[in-house]
Amino acid sequence: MKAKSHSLVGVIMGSRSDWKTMVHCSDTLKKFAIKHEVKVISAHRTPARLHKFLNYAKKNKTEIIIAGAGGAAHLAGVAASLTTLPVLGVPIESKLKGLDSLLSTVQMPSGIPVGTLAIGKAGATNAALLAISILSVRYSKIQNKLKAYRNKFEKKVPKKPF
Ligand code: RP5
Repeated sequence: MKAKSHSLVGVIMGSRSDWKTMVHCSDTLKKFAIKHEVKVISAHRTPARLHKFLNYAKKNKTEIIIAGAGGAAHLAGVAASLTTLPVLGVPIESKLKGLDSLLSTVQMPSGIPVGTLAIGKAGATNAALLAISILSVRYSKIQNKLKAYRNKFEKKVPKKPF
């Protein structure tokens, strides 16, 4: 199937302060030419904005939501409760080194899943790569790009540690 011209991924984050982490998610999606929307949306500061965005995302045929939040990080969980789209959560590094964000994002009670990535930059990058991997099941062009990326990635690993 051909990759679509509308946004396939919605990238949301609880605060502008999360952008320095989530930019790595957006940059990775850009490297694969994946159209995506980027928005500041907070589960507790702007709940109406969250509802509106998820309704819009569904209508606009967005396929995956990536949510980054820090502290009492409920954004991914609340987003997942409001949509049947897959939601990937990025715990933002916080005053507690992101452990609070990680636990609030990953510890979803059974029934509403959030696919939680690592804390910080690695998680933001991997959320994009996981979204790309999910999309590659349907879009052969994306799958080819992912295979090429993995090939290159493997070649970058040195054979010796010194
Ligand atoms: C969360 O609170 C945000 O996701 C952010 O990581 C954290 C701090 O937000 P600011 O006080 O920097 O706006 O909702």
